[in-house]
This record gives sequence, C-alpha cells and structure tokens, in this order.
Amino acid sequence: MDIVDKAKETDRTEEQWLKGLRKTVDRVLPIPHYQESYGAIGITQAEDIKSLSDFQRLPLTTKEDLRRNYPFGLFAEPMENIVRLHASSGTTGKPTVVGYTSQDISLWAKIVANELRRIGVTRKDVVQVAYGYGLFTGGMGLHYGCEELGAIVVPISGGNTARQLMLMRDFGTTVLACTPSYALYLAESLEESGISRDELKLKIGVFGAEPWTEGMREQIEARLGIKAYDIYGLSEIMGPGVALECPAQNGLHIDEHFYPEILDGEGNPLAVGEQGELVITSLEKQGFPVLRYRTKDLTTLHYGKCSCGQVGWTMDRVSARVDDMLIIRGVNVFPSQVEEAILSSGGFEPHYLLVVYRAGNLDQLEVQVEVNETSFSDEVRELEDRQQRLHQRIEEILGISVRIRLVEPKSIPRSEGKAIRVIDKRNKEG
Ligand code: DLL
Repeated sequence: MDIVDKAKETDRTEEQWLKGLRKTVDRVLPIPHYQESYGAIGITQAEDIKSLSDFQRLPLTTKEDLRRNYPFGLFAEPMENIVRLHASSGTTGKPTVVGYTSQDISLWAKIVANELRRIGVTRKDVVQVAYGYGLFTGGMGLHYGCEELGAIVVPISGGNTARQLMLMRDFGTTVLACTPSYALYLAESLEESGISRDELKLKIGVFGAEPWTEGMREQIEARLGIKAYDIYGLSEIMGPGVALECPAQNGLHIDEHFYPEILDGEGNPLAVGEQGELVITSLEKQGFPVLRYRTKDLTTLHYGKCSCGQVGWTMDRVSARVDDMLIIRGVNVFPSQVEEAILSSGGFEPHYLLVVYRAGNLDQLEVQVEVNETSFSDEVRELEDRQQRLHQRIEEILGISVRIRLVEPKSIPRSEGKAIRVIDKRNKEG
C-alpha cells in the first residue's frame, strides 16, 4: 500500500492533510521559483491540488534550488517580518539560508517542548545544551524548546570538554543535548576525569544531527548511565525537532506540522515500510515554507499507533545521507555499516575513519579503527586475531575487500559537533 492510500486510513483524513499542504502551496506561489516550476505543470493556485496524488506531482525542492535563490529568494514573507536567520553547515559553496518569523520561532519552540515532554523532561530538569550555538540550528533550537517547557537551560554550546563535565556535576545537569559523537567523547573524558558517574545526576540524552547506530546508543547509554534518544531535523525544514523518539525508542515520531514522503532514487513514491529518501513538506511555516524538500536522508516511514499511545507518522533512525554514500569499485558503502561491524566486534572503540584513495586505477578503502585500552595491552597474537575477525566482519558486511589499520587509543580526532567519518582522497589525486 503506498503512502497516498495509507494517509486515507489515518486519523487525519486526506482532506485534513490537504488543507495544510494547500496552505503551504498558497504561501509559496507568489515566489517566482515556485510560480515557474508549478506553472509548468499547470498548478497556478492551491485549489488545483485536489488530492494527495496531485500533490505528489509537484516538483521536488532541492538544496540546489535554495542555493540558486541565495540568500533570501525563497522567503515567503517580507524581510521586515523575519526575526531570525540560520544557515546550513555545508562546507562547500554557498550555505543554504533559512528565515523565521516570530510565529515560526514560537511554533518551533512549542514543537521541541512537546517532544521533550514526551521523553520525560520537565520544568525541574537542568538541560545542558552542548550543540553549537550560531548559524547552526542545534543550540538555539533546543534552547528555545527547553525555555518553552520551563526547564533550566545551560547554554554552554559545544567544546571545552573539561568545563562541560565540571558544570555537569556542579549544576546537577539531568539532560544532555549534543551530537552522539560528542556524547561519546564526553563519556570517555568523564572516565579520565576525577569526576565519578555517581556525582552526576544525568538521566536523559537528546542526541542527533548526525547518523548513529543502535550499537553506538548502547555504548553511550552504558557509559553515561542514561537513556539516549534520537532527535532528527534539518535547518531547511526547521532545525532539531522535526522528529524525536518516545520512551519506546522504536522509531522517531514526526511532528504533525510536517508531511513526510519516501521516494526512490528516481523520485517515485515508495510504500510505507520501504527504505528510501525522506522528503518533507512544512505545513505551518511562514518565513521559509518548503514544499517536497529532498532531505537526502535515507530512512523508512511507518504510520500507526505507537506503544506510547501516539498515533501518526514515525521514521526509523536515519541510516545515512545519500551524500555520504561512497561508491568503491562499484559497491555502495556507508560509514554506518562500518560502525555496526566495529561495535559488534569486541575490543574496539567506536572511533573510526574511512580513508578512500586510488592505487593504480583501483579504489581502495582503508578503515582506521581505534583499539580500546584493554585490547591495546593484550598480547600481539590476540590483537592480530581481533583484527582478523574485524576484517572478516567488515568485508562480509560491505562485500568488498578493505584494509584495516588498527590505531592507538585516542588517536582519531574527537568531534565536538558533527563527526567526520570519511576522508576521500580520490578527487585530489585526480
Ligand atoms: O543537524 C539539525 C539538528 C540539530 C538535528 C540538533 C538534531 C539535533 P543541519 O545542520 O541542517 O541541521 O543538518 C541536517 O543532519 O539532513 C541529516 O543528514 C543529519 N541529521 C540530523 N539529525 C539526525 C539524526 C541539523 N538524528 C542533516 N540522525 C540532516 C541522523 C541526522 N542524521
């Protein structure tokens, strides 16, 4: 059953979804970019969208469309109504810029507050926001959500790890919000600091902004003694809070102000339960409404009632970004596959790097993995056995031959924000 049919079965009728979708179509139609591309398929007014199938004929919006209209060309409100700008963290070319009206900011805060409430955050909690503050949406997105909820915010931003730990203890932080890779680094630094876990009151983690595996969650939960929840979002749609898990930790609930679809590589709709690229439409945003935005994130959608009682769309954890996919000798490789293999083989830390290079005409993949302290002090023979088992496991999962390079504990650079997992030297080598 495809998503269009499925939506008819839900507690929200097709007509209710369409109401929100038409509202966004109405908002974007005065913008030349949309006028042109929608006009080309005969859509000149929101009423032309009579069904979800009509909606699915609308052209997709891409990051390139945002870049072409840099910086404010896709805003739907006059600049005097915009109160905040954020921009993507992209490393190449122009950033993608998004603008919010004050109503957008307050809606965003309410969405994040609701979601945090669902995972048990209350007014009594002390939330250490260790996502970066600035053009990146992580810091301020969580910050406003916590204030809306009435929790105490510690706006520490990312970095300065020793200070993070000291304040975590001294302020009695109960909730930590940061990227999963930084959470792991904090856990590791805690083990080396003079602070014991018993001195901390930490109980909940709100981790996202980068892909992470179930194995990584287990590590973080065990090492920090908390429940770690996955939060998803992207600046083009709003920022953190497009979706967040519930205590069942069985999929992320997509907030009802967004309409999700899953498409295959050619842009055709996929059925509920099938993996593909997530496409999102905002239903209530004013400053920067966005229609059918290609997130480039790979996931699976589900619809129904969760064991927590909530009815609606859920998505599986994002396994990878389409952009992060490496093609090595014709085979698709994702960093998350390597992470899975490392975490399911004992003796290694989930700190790793995929280095791709060309030897002759052949692509080669070297996986650098950190050995943990215990196995580092093992006999050489034992270490070699471990390496061999990991080697086999990675090759089984990826289906290509790779080189494994074990590196000393703590030698792979730690991240304070989004982790870098891949170094692709192929283009540079020409
Ligand atoms: O990363 C917003 C955010 C901040 C989300 C804090 C969660 C927490 P961008 O910098 O625009 O915004 O990057 C968006 O990050 O398209 C995904 O590829 C990735 N991403 C975000 N959350 C997750 C997650 C923020 N939970 C891009 N799992 C998205 C996997 C994620 N990937």
